[in-house]
Amino acid sequence: GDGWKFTSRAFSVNAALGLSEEQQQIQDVALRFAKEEMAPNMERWDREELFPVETLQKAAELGFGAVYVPADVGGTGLSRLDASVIFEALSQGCVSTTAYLSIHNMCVWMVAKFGNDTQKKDWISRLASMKCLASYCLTEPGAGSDASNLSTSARKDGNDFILNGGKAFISGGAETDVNLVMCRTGKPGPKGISCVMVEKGTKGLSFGKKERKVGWNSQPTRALILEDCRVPQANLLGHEGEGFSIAMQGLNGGRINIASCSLGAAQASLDQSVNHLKVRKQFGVPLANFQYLQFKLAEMATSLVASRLMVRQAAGSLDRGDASAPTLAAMAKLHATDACFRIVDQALQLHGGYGYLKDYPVQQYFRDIRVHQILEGTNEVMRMIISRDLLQE
Ligand code: FAD
Ligand code: 2MC
Repeated sequence: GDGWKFTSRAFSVNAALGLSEEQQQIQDVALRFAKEEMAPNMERWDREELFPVETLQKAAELGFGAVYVPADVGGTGLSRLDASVIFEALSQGCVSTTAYLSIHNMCVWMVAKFGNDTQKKDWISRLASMKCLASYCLTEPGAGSDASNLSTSARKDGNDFILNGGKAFISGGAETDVNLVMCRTGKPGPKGISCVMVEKGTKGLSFGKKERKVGWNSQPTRALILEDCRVPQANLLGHEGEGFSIAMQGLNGGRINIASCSLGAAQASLDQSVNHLKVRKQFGVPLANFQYLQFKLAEMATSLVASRLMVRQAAGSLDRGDASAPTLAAMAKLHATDACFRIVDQALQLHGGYGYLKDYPVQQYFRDIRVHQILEGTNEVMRMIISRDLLQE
């Protein structure tokens, strides 16, 4: 139906605004993929809770499996800004699937950035093609926002680590091939944490039940359990004690990517609202004739453009390696995931009762992006990061 009209006619809110020719081409490829391969399945993947691995592998053929991993290491060699453009475009076709893709991309980048030659040779090409999938394992039942307080332990034994503990809420859990597990190899606090790669099938690695969720239903979420799980010390990513820093550096990009997924949902919802207001008649005229609703659209569009500017500025600062990048990423994540959720909520309202029906995609965008205000650092944690930067001595 006309619900899947992707690009608004108004260039002011068009996501191509300000992009180079080359970036617009990449964006077109992503939009086409979203429209042809994802959007027609988005409702079914949600309803049937299907993890569309084949579609992810198709996306990887376009270079979306390792977007910002340098080309000489086996990635696509694009920038963080390019990645934001891609994830925004893809999420119009399915937020949940794109959000998993973004987590996978974060993990591949971590392996490419901090892995040794053997690890890169072993993993990058398989991950870039998405023949192998990755999970990021930081959160624990007792350590969510207070991540550096984690207690999963890795004790040395000969040439191995023996891991014990548990992770909560692992995206892709049990259905991915490698888990990047943040664990304690030393003293309490952030400096005692290391990052260890735990492969699927390792003895002592198991998973909890598939969590039942409000959204993000096209990807599984499970607890990860480690019971005397023996892993070669060769699976240590980076150096001992570097794990928290590696995890946080991954998340600087992750937060921009998650915010980008919210932008896509807001853009699609706005476009669908414009269409709906033009078509739907009440009181003898199209809804679009009512100034109250016109002004709602104007506010939604303005909020979307403001959010996109912040996300792209943060992506650019990460590309340049600015010291302000982590704070700008936190600001972008805080602002964009809150603002886009409001936009999608307003879009649902503009659809009236139809907005509440699963026949229309707005409610799925609404359910899918709600969690972006919670994960990859809650928006309260984002405020903590921003205020610490402001108040630092
Ligand atoms: P808590 O830390 O218990 O927070 C509860 C509330 O208190 C929040 O509102 C929080 O902001 C607030 N709060 C906490 N401390 C403070 C404070 N000092 N000041 C003010 N407010 C505070 N994690 C992974 O590692 N890998 C994944 O792949 C992953 N995927 C996820 C997928 C889903 C669908 C979900 C829901 C979560 C996922 N997570 C994942 C976990 C996610 O990162 C955590 O849920 C999140 O970081 C919050 O931790 P928590 O749930 O323990 O909440
Ligand atoms: N970028 C780079 N380095 C960072 C960083 C960042 N964003 N955040 C912290 N660090 C460094 C920091 O500089 C410090 O290093 P040094 O001592 O060398 O200066 C070290 O890490 C410890 O930092 P803090 O002293 O700030 O540590 P603290 O324990 O106070 O925690 C906080 C900081 C609350 C910001 C951090 O615990 C946090 O981000 N919590 C949220 C956890 C989170 O985001 N979880 C998401 C899980 S993944 C997910 O949800 C998915 C869906 C995949």
